Amino acid sequence: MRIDVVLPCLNEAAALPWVLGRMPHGFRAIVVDNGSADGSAKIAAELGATVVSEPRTGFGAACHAGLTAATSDVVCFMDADASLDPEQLPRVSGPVMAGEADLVLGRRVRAPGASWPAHARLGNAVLARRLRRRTGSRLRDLGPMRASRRVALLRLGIVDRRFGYPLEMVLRAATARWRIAEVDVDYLPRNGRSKVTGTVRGTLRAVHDMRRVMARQDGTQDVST
Ligand SMILES: Nc1nc2c(ncn2[C@@H]2O[C@H](COP(=O)(O)OP(=O)(O)O)[C@@H](O)[C@H]2O)c(=O)[nH]1
Ligand SMILES: [Mg+2]
Repeated sequence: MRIDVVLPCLNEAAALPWVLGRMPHGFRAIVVDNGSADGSAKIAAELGATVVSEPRTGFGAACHAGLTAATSDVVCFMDADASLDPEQLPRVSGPVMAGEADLVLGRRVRAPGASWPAHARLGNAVLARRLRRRTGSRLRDLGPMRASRRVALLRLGIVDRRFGYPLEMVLRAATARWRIAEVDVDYLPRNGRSKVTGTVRGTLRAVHDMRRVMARQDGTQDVST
């Protein structure tokens, strides 16, 4: 049985050969390009990946386009920057395949040399604590390597198309009473420059988008209670 892996990709030409070369047997890479200027789409296609070109900019737009293009029962998500090892994908897909969890997140454990800026780590920890309080889950990281069932994910109806997408996924999953689990994955030194938490602009945008998602979900909960 095949598992599709959605890889949002913006200028990751340097990382793609390693990432795509380490896809385990049975996992199909779907690289979602957003107009990369470094030939990422071409390289991904040459390396045998399925390439989706999403004209709408935004991290969430890319994730959503990949999810829409996927056809497998279980789908995974991960960064295309070589900060996560595709060989560890079975760790997140396993509990979903086994019917033990509905959404599995890889908790990033920093490997030597990996850059994880203090502000990003702190923001992530604060966010994870809020998430634990809100959802009753035991999540310690809002990690980007994930697995879930495709149709169920589509039915969650995630609306954010920017950096709020990963957070909204967890919030909606919790509201739908999904079993959310966490497994450890290695967090490696990324290849190339960060677009999100490694830059001031990216971080501010991520914080802005996530606050919006939190507020919207708060509103949703107020209506339902
Ligand atoms: N298609 C697409 N991919 C994006 C966009 N922003 C970031 N990415 C990709 O999403 C992943 C996460 O971004 P990254 O720069 O690694 O963020 P960080 O992990 O916070 O440093 C990487 O694979 C990026 O190439 C975007 O707007 N569109
Ligand atoms: Mg990254």
